[in-house]
Amino acid sequence: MTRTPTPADRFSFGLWTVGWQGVDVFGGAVREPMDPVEAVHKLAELGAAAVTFHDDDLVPDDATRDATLARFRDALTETGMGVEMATTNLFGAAVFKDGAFTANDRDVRRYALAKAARNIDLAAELGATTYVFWGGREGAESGAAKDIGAALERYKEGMDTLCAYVKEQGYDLRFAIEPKPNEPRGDILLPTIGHALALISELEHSEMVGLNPEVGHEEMAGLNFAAGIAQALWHGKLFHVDLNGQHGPRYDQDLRFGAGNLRGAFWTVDTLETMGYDGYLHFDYKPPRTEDVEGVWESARACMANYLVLKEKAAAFRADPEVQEALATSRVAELSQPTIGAGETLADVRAESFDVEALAARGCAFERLDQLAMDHLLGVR
Ligand SMILES: [Mn+2]
Repeated sequence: MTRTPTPADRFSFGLWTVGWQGVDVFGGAVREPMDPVEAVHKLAELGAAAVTFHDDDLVPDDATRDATLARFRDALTETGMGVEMATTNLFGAAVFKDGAFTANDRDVRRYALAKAARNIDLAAELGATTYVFWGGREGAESGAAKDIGAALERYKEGMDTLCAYVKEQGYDLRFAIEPKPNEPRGDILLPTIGHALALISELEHSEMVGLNPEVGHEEMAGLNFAAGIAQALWHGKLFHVDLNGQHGPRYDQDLRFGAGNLRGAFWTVDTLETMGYDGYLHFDYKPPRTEDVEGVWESARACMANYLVLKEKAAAFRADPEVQEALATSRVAELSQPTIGAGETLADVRAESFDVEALAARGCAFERLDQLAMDHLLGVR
């Protein structure tokens, strides 16, 4: 079983993940700031292929911007690491307390667009092909505070404006919206994959906008992540993915991938590997505050190792002859057959006589199928 990643596995990490200092709602930093150059070198050594960043992770201030970028570019060249995705921090600063593209204050919205466009230039320059929008502050805590219809208009305006800018500049960049139900706002706009897909279909350049769903965000809403990304893939909209771990509907835990809902992680890997996802496997997690820097690297290593182990287990499950027989018994492939055959009409279906009692009596045998998956996951097959 191979647990050692190589760049061919296309694993990537946000600079803000391993660089998280542990500041949370109840406590301050527990770790020193991490130099992005150190993060690039260490992640390369661990076998990752790429890093991703928010403008404020990499270039927090203009005075040091050029020097930081020069060192960062050197680190990329020395290690062969790429930048595959970038995003704008439109949530941390006080100015974004009521959102960015959907802040009631029009001046804030204009500033947000300018900030995003500036970092889109940098993302394109560094070779990123995906640009993520996580609207963490786009939302409200109370009903009258936000006109939802107007907010969605402004969300659309923001995305349309930036899509047009990317096209104008000729950048090879696609946008990916990251849904989240709540936290830091009481309620966030575009709370789930489905809500975001619906907004995307209303955009001017919808072909260049897809999704960056995060495991924990969907599970915070009690949803099935594997089923969610399967639908995104069916729509051709899974442009990127944020892998991490979560224990059900509670605060956003951002555990390492594989922690929390392990069975969910198994089906997530199975879905990514069998439904043709070919993007980067991006980890967006937070090494717990209990860890020193060695623990940070241990958790990063574990994210990748857990993916590789689950990939091997999911492949073994699919290749198992008993599983194939169980899939046939459960008529799983039959679902790919159109309900109405070629040349048939609804009238033909209506003319058919059905033995409803016999149909109702047929078992689905899903329990056996699921237990086979569990046996593979538990390592007893
Ligand atoms: Mn999260």
